[in-house]
Amino acid sequence: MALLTPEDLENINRQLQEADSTVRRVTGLDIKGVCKDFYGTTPCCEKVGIVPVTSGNGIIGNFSGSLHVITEYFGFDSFVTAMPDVSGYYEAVRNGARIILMADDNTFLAHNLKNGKIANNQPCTGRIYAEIASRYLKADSKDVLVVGLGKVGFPGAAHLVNKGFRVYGYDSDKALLEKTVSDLGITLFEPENPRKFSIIFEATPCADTVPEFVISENCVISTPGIPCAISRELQEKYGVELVMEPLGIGTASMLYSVL
Ligand code: NAI
Ligand code: PYL
Ligand code: MG
Repeated sequence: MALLTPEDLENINRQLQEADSTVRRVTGLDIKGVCKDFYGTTPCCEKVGIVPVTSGNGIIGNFSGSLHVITEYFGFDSFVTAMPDVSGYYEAVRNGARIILMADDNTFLAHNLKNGKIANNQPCTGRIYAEIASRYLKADSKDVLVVGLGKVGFPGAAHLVNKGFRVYGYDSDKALLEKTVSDLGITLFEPENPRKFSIIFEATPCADTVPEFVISENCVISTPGIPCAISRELQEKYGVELVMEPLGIGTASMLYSVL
């Protein structure tokens, strides 16, 4: 998994507010509204315990603090434990946490201790970014380009297929691309046969993965992938609606999914 850096998470509250404005323009709903509609749940001030985890590459500066800001932004009552790891988990439960949020280098989970539901960040992120893209009010067709079909991109692509979209898939890993095309019954996007899309969902850890020849005027690019899939220059040239935020939208999706 590509790990976040403290710099990615700077000013998370401002990043969330900007993402919320874009999601509102794109879908007519804010992030809460999309999550509520998608999962059919609403937070009711559930207490969330955020447990820092030191294993692997260790604590990421701003990670737990950002989760605190994000959970409060979405209407949860949250706290970060003083202790990390097992002691932090114990502390969270003893202090009344109903939902635990914790991440090591491979898994970021939300676990609702009351109803037993558990969520993983990667599929939850893929589905919510795909869901936002699928709701684009100015889309000119049901064609969607998905770039990156890994642990975030695959569940997003599968979600779009289930919603009846015509999905064109692309991944730089040819074997994975061919398997995914066959497993999901989607169309393999061939850069040799260029075409433009008004809806693009991107989930790769690389920059500049969406080439200019697929971008239509005022398209939406919904992308959890870090760094950004397009340059600011291309974004401005085509008036792209860019839904991109490093942690909050995916975390909201996890939390609403375990209510
Ligand atoms: P992954 O490694 O499972 O999948 C990435 C896929 O992108 C791979 O299949 C790879 O072959 C493909 N890829 C790489 N370069 C490419 C290129 N130039 N063109 C087309 N395909 C390319 O990674 P995962 O877990 O799916 O994460 C994807 C990105 O999403 C990472 O940057 C990760 O940090 C980010 N992420 C962001 C979240 C958020 O809330 N914003 C949450 C979770 C992940
Ligand atoms: C959840 C993010 C989205 C993208 N990459 C994922 C990542 O950075 N995972 C690692 C999270 C580690 C957190 C660290 C801490 O501060 O508690 N163990
Ligand atoms: Mg996110």
